[in-house]
This record gives sequence, structure tokens and C-alpha cells, in this order.
Amino acid sequence: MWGLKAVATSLLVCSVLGAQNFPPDFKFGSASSAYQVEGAWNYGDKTPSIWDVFIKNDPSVIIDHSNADIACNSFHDWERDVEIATELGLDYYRFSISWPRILPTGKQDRISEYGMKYYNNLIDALLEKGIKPVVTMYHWDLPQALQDWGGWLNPLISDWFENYARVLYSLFGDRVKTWLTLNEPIIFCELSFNTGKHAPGLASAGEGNYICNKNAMLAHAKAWRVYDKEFRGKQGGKVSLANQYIWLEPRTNSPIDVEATKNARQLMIGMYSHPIFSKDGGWPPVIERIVAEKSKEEGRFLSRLPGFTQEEIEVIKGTYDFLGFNFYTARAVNKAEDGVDVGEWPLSGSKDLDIQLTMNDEWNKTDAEWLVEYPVGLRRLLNWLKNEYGDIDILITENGYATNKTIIDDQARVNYMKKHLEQVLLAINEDKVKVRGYTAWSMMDNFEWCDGYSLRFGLYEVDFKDPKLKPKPRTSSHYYTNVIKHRSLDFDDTTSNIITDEL
Ligand code: GBH
Repeated sequence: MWGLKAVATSLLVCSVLGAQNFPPDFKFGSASSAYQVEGAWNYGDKTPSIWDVFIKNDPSVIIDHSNADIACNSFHDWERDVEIATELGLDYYRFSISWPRILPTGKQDRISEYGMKYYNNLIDALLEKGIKPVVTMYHWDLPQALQDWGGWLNPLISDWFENYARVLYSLFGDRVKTWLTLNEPIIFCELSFNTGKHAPGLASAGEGNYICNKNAMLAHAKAWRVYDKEFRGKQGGKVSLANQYIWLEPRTNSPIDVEATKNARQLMIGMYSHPIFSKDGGWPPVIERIVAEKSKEEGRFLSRLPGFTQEEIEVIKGTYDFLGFNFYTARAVNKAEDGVDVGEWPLSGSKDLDIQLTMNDEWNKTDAEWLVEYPVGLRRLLNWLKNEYGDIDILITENGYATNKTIIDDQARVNYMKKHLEQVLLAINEDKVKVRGYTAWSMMDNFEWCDGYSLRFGLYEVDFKDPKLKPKPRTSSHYYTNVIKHRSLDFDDTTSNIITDEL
């Protein structure tokens, strides 16, 4: 009797522990982006990006008045980055290519030797260590040369981007097998054209962001189609994009808030995903209708949200080989009372939908004001995506935790990662969502956009006052290395508590 119970208990323990294991082909990576780490902002024939110009015009747009002229010096010290990626035991390293470093005019007329050499070195050195490069084509650093021609507001941007993508596939596609066209179009459209907090800082809420949204969807689609037509046959890789998804839940159970949340999800997720991943393609119908109605009320003849032609809908629909997204945080949604100013962050569309996005007091706060912890939201989001767009392979392209202090023993980051990875496992094992990989943002502290060097996301700490910029491993880096080594959350993690100050 007792014997049986012991067997049953150990079976139970085994199955619970088994649930802590990742599938054998699950991949672990870490990420960075060109502007945030490279530095060498004007080295060789590189031309300024919109971020170089934005900050040089007015350094006060960055909280600590810093800039990314040097950043982590990755352009000169890529060998150090490969060493760190190797030390972590990464399956892949996600980095981005700086458009103005490869194509100084933004167009194909001139390909930079310096740029080619740098990315070739990095890619080859990673592969030599068995680390796969996962490459983002655009992580916000548009060539200023193209901004001068209207940037993301000029419909020709999708052709310029297609050409840029073609250059990248032909230069690097023999070795790069996973491509992400755009990083977080929602952020570069909303923050550049809605609040104007990001480069090029052209606030035109409710208009510019929607135009950018449309052009970004077309740019992504054309880049995917070029691959499909001209490169897939010989290169055999995969192309998607890295959207930013914030999980949204109703503030109350009232039917009004529940309805508002459904619409808010179409705004937050659907506007950048429905055209690509849904069966019908095009804008989420509910958003298209609401913005058209609002525009009419404002006395406009045209909706502020530009429509797609049927041909454009077809061009964009189905342009994915997997679904990539960055996940950090969540918000509660409620329908705004009449006359309430819903504010501008993060979406100008909040005004169109009369919704408020707020934080729930029960969610842990972090040092980043926008980043509250809600790991369960990740599992719910994964299920929502499967429901909405079908059973697609998913790559989590970023997830990470911010502190505003230098701290080597970053237990809070370890907890954040662990809690999110637990939810990923539940989604895989219980809900059968096809999550194929997880990417920790970021490999090392770097230039955190408007927060400069004041917010730190790194598994490795960087002392930006140290001219050598030699990163130090944090506790979270040891934790992550263990997860990768064991391909499990169940291991004796005493090693991850080692304080490595003297390393
Ligand atoms: C990602 O953005 C980016 O891909 C990455 O480059 C970045 O370093 C990382 O996450 C951490 O932030 O000042 O109120 O307008 C996540 C989305 C966009 C969230 C910018 C913070 C600024 C908020 N981030 N946003 S606000």
C-alpha cells in the first residue's frame, strides 16, 4: 500500500519535473540591436541614422543627455560579443543590421565595404562557435538620407526596404537562416509619429502613425516576398517580424470593459498582425470601422487610417514563416468615461477607441515605469495568438527586465525570467502552443533609447565609464546558462547565486 503510494508519488514528481523540461529542439538566444550597441556612429562611410540626428539636434531628448556614439563599442569589439554569447551557451544570437552602415545612401547604389566586413566577421565568428545568427533588418535606425525623403511616411519606403532586404539576403543569406524584417513597428510608428518621443520625433497623432503602420506592413511583406521568390530555393531560411505585444485584460468584468478589451487587442496586436497572419488579411475590421467613423465625425472625407487595396491585402497576407514577438508587460483596459483624456501612451488609437490602458496594482513594478510584471499574461497571449491566427510556430524574440542600478546579483531579473519561462512551458505542455524559442533581452547593458544608460536590461553589466567597456556577468547570466545547459527549469541552481564581482 505504502509502496504503491511512494511509486505514485515519485511518478507524480517525475511528471511535474518533466513539465519543467523544454522540448529537445527548443532554442535559447539573447538579443541586441545595432544602434544600442555598435557605436562607431560615423566610422568609414557610415551616414547618420535618424537617431544620430535626433539626439544631436537636441540632446535633452535622452533622459541622461547621453548618446550612442560609442555605446558598447560592439562595432570594434565584436569578438568580445561573440565570447559572451559563447560563455552563455546561446543557441542563437539576435542582432540587427544598421541600414546606413550597409547602404550609406539608403539605396543600392553603394554597398559599404566597412559594413559588409563587420557583419561578415560577426556572423562567421558566431557560426564558428556553433551560435546561429538571427538577424533583424530594421531596429529603428533609418538612414537620415531616407528620412529626408519622408521616411516611413513615404509610400516608396516599402520599395526601398525591399531593395535593402535583397542586398542583405544576397550578402549574408548563405549563412543567416532566420530573418526578422522589422522590430516593433508599433513602437517606431507610434512613438515617432504619435508621441514624437522617438526619432524622427514628428508627432502627428492619429495620422502619421497610421500611415507608418500601413507602409510598415507593406515593407515587411515585400521583403518576405523577395525572399520567397529569389532566395528561399537556394538559401532555405525563414522570415518573419518581431512585433511588440502587450497583453491586455479587462479592468472589470463589465461587458463594456470586456468589449473594450477585445477592441484594444485588435489595436495593440491586430493592427500589426492581422494584415499578415489572419485568414482574411487587411486591417482588423473593427478598427477600420471605428477610425473611419471618427474621421467622418471630425469632418474629414478620408479616414485617418489609410485603406489597403485588395491587391495590397493579398500582397501582405500570409507573409510569414513563423510568428515572432517581443513580450515585456501588460495593461488593464477600461472604456473611458465621457470627456476623460485617455492620454497618448502608448497608442493614439486609444483616443479613437475611447479606451484607457492602465497598470494593475497587483502587478509587480520594476525600475522602468512602463514595465510591470505579468508573466501569466504571456501564456494567455500565446493562447490568444493560437486562437486568433492558428497553430503557427512562435519565436519569442525578446523578453527582459530592467533595473536602474548597477547590480551584479540581480535576483529580480532571475525571477522575472524564470516566471516567464514557466509560463512558456505551460503554454507548450498544457496548451500545445508551438513556441520554438525564447530570447533574453539583452545580452549586455546598452543604450536604452530615451532612457540612455539609466535603465539596464543586460545579463552582463557594462560600466559605461570604463573605457574598456568590459562587461561583467550578472547572476542572471549564470542562471540562463544553466537553463540552456539543462534545457530545463529544474536544476540545482546554487551556481547561479555565485557573486562574480571579482571576475
Ligand atoms: C524593446 O522595446 C526594444 O525592441 C528594445 O530595443 C528595447 O531596448 C527593449 O524593448 C527594452 O525597452 O518613454 O513612455 O514612451 C520595448 C518597448 C518602447 C518600451 C519604448 C518603452 C518607452 C516608453 N519599449 N518605451 S515611453
